[in-house]
Amino acid sequence: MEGALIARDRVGVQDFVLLDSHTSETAFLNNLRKRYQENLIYTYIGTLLVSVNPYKELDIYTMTQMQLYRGVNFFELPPHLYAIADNAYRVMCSEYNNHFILISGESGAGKTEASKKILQYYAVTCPTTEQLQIVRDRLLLSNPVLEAFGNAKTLRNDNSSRFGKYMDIQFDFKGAPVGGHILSYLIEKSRVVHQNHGERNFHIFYQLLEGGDKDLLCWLGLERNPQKYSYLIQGRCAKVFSINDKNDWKIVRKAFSIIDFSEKDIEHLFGIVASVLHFGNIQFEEDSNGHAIIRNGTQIKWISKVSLSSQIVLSPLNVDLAFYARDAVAKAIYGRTFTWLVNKINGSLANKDSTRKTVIGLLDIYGFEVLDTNSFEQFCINYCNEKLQQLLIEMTLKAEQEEYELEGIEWEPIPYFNNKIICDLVEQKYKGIISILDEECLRPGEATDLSFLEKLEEKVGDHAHFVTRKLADQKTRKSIDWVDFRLLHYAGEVTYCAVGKCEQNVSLEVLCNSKNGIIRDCFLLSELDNRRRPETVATQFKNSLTSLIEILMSKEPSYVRCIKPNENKEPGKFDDYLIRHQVKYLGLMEHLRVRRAGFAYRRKYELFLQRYKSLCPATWPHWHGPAAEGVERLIKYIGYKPEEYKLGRTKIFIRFPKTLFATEDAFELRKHLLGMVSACWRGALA
Ligand code: AOV
Ligand code: MG
Repeated sequence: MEGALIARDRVGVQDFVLLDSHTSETAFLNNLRKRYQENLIYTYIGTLLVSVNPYKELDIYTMTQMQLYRGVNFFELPPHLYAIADNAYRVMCSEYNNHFILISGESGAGKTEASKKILQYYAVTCPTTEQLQIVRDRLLLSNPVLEAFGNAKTLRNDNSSRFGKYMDIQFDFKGAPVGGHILSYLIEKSRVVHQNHGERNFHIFYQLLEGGDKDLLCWLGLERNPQKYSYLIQGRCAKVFSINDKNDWKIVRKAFSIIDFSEKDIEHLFGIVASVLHFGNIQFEEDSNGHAIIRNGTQIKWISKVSLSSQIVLSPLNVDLAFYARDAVAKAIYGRTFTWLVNKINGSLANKDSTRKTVIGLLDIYGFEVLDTNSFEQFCINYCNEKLQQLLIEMTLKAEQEEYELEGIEWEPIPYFNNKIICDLVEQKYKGIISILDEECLRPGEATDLSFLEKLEEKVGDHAHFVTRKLADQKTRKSIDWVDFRLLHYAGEVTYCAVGKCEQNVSLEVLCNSKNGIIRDCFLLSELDNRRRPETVATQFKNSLTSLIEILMSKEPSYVRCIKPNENKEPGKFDDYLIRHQVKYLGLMEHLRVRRAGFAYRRKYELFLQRYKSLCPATWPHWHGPAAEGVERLIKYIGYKPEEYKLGRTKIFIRFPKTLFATEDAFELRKHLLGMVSACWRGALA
């Protein structure tokens, strides 16, 4: 007994709900720290998993570990991603419903790694057939391809996701993974033409130069040295210690063949990657009329060879605008190629048979980030995180407490910060920042950065979470530039630069007529005929997030909250200040309070009775009265103690998971015994 106490003291408790002391933030942090120092990076709050990035390889992701967690009740083993994954899977199989696993946390906290580990878990532990192996491999290999084109080294993370990703894994009625579908969200296109100091462009550029064979580079007109390309050198860190571009290139090449890309597709794809690099090296000079002319035709020659047609249209632009147009074309090509890539992968993951399938969705988006200069893209990324925080609040803190009230269960409300107010500030119709931005984009030529700021001040100036220079003294002491505005996000303050918010149109004709199949697919000629003003990027993003939230709300959730332990990507370093801040803004304490006071499990009386009625003679095989009464008889018979449950208006609420697990075990045992008896009978009769 003493030994157990000492051990527990050393490694902390595996579920915060079990913390002895009252739920103080310090006790919470102490527990997290103790466990982290013992390499125990996972801890539960009820069924939510908190994960702290170890920044080193741990031997907890082996095949043996996967097998260990397979089919085992949630709390019987140490907390793990596999337990979350397995639990969602088993509920899906037994209740035939859809699930999602939301993985959140700031940049570098470990979301992408977690989502890959969950996918691997399913790939290894779910039943499969020889025929389905290919689906499994494609699901797994879609990751390196999308990461090559969609991830990059940033100051926060050497493999930072620069796009949002939601992936449905589809299962048939036997629980075998039979297909998948990916939705991608706003890739950070500006990175193609500009990188901050210490950051890189998307991995694929470096992979191609480092790993591509000599003939390929020669055909594309590329040199191996990344220093030759102006789109690759702005961050001054083409080589990164933790990244093996050559090796990653091999994986990506292999993935292409498994995902069923044709040689033509691959040729076109690398033609585009190379063209982007050539674009970046185009230089302009002024002719006698003040118009831009291209200084040297080499790049254009290569671009025409590997992707675009030979007719390049140069509208009369001045030199600045010509550079702007060059970058805009490079960004547009890359952005649309990324969308093409996602569609292509979806084609290869699609399951064509029409039998009913259930899904588990994995959501892995770019985490909240604050850079030295925060542009439109950071605004979108942080807004997206704000929306997911809102979803979490809606589905846990708010819904949970409302449900107790609705069901007539006695409940002392637990206060929490609801970030809906910030979501509204960004997205509200007419009054929100996105609406104001849209309005300004409708006045090209007239609108300026300053007029945009003035509009903001006029419409949202009195909002508690909005600050500009004019308003700075009243709300915050930190200085702020006149072209900036600051939002007080749930996760911290971010100052956004208001410069250059509306992208100008670039000539698309060249692209529509391209001889490169991918570019032709991406820039349809019909776009030229239909020059109606398209939705702005911000509005498109807002709409895509709204539909993502709808997709998620219709499924059963599981949550993984990732925490970043320090700013230096250092193993073993637990930065108290940084972690306390995350525990705060992620709302983990509130979550814990609701969990401690609340109920781990609830089910409609009808469903509960349907599943467990065989455990009580009074309800088996049929119960003819109201379901609520049947459940009452049933739980009395199997011996639930009064403190273990409460009966609401339409549902039974069970306080501790172990109570339910005992019931589930009894149910399984009975099924097993019945199976044996019937086998004996069959044997005897044969
Ligand atoms: P993110 O997805 O949350 O950031 P990642 O999942 O890319 O963060 O993790 C960042 C780095 O931390 C990885 O490249 C690994 O080196 C390390 N890491 C994370 N989780 C683990 C783990 N379980 N075991 C070992 N190392 C780990 V961002 O995409 O930037 O928001 O946008
Ligand atoms: Mg990521």
